[in-house]
Amino acid sequence: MSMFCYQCQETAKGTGCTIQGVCGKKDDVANMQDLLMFVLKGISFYTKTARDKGIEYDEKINKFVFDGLFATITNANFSKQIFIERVTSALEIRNSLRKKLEDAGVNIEVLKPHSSAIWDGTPDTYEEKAKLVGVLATENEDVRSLRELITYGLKGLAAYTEHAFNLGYENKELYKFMQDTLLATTDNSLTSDQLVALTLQTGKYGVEAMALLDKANTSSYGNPEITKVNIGVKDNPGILISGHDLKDMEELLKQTDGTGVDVYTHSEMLPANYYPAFKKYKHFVGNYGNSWWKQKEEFETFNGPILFTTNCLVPPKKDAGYYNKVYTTGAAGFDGFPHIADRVNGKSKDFSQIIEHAKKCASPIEIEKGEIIGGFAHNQVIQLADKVVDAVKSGAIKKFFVMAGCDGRMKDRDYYTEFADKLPKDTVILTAGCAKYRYNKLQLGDIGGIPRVLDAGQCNDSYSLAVIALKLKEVFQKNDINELPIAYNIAWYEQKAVIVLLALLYLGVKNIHLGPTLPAFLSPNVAKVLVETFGIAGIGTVDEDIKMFMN
Ligand code: FSO
Ligand code: SF4
Repeated sequence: MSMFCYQCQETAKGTGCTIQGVCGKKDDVANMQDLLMFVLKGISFYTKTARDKGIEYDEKINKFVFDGLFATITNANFSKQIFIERVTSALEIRNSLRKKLEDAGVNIEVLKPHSSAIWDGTPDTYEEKAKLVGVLATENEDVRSLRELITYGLKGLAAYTEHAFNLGYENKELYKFMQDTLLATTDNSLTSDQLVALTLQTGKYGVEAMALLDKANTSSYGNPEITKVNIGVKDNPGILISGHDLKDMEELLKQTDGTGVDVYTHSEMLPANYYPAFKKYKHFVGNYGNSWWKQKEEFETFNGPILFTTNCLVPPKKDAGYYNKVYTTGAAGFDGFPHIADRVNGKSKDFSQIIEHAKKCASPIEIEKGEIIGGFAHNQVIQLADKVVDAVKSGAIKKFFVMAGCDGRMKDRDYYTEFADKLPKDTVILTAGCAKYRYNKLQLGDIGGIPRVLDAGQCNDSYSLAVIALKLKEVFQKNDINELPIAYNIAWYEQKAVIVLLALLYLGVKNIHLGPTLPAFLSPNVAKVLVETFGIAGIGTVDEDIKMFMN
């Protein structure tokens, strides 16, 4: 075994990647990510101590911690170099924080610091150390399972926190929680019950992070509105932007305006089309292609350069036609690919290199024609509330199905297309995240003008689905969210889906079905707790599941 990672749904053999990641992550990168996670725990020891003692520390450290967590998420960053540099910076930050505390008279030894707060090394020792501090360093499989469940929730939380931060929105409680909880994953005195409680707490902060990001997005760009998104192409050369970062989207649209270069979204950037502030740009053509895992074919025919603002990046083969056209920014990274630097002193990122590159490229080849509809985030749906409530009261809508989450490569995910297709015509699908690509191009029709697939937006906009559910609870005067005619059949892939799941559990949602497979990081005992306490279940066959849900 040269690495161990089981944080995503596609993990090898459903148990763990041990030689190289199914996602394309090499063992050295996986190990360097483990080491970074370890040193982030060390930093968290000192930030917690500083807070406990009322000693102020540089705010940049908070950002460094959530950026680091985000970078280790599945499919975001494959650059060994970037992780080596981050570990080195992490050690410097941690050591200077320790010195600051010692200078203030704090006796560190008395506080019995975890080894992540003490270990020191140089880049030539990183690999050796990394192998000792990964997931398997926790021997008890139930403790390991709960620690990792919490950790993956924190990674998702960090991603949403970062997007909000980029738009100037912060909640310092989130930073404190992330750091205190990272540190708690090193605490051998915590019981399983305490770790379960911490898991739900993580969900609570997940709700807060998604609410913050919702506020950041809607305050900056307006409320998403019902939009028909063009999926065809125009004649100009284009840039394809993927990932989730709307600040990058804004700056790219501004900088491409008037240059003769068009902008298209791919995968999780599709919901950018729903925001009033972006719709005004004439050169913002629409969405090209499908979800992240189709990138190998779709980037070939796009012809122009591609900008990754976050995951999900699939490492391209050297002979891929688009190999020299991929750019990363923010948490995304890939060795050898140009990385567009972060904003400095409030100035915009500089996208001129990718824009000049696009000018030399052919225009995209059309792979589809037509439109898809979306923009059903909470504000828009609440405007339609009367119509929706009437449809429920009259029996025109029998049930809602929350089918948010992720898409992925596994053949088993055909289940979701078939499930959407076979659902009775008096049901409505509420979706968010890249899971939608499994059914958003089916002609599922509408119910009295309400489309049968209501797309709220990105995976973080699952928050909108929770707001909608809470609104329905109020309108129908129910005491419990689970009394509503809403079923949850969620597809997961990576750690943002983990924080969405924990957020739903925290909100009291029961009987969530999760597929296409249950997480490998749930030990049998932890899975049992989730089944018994929350009614979590996997998926079966489409026909049986529809029958079960409709009853
Ligand atoms: Fe998908 Fe990837 Fe948005 Fe994830 S593109 S899989 S849960 O990164 O974050 O839905
Ligand atoms: Fe394997 Fe998923 Fe980890 Fe990649 S992120 S190494 S596919 S478990």
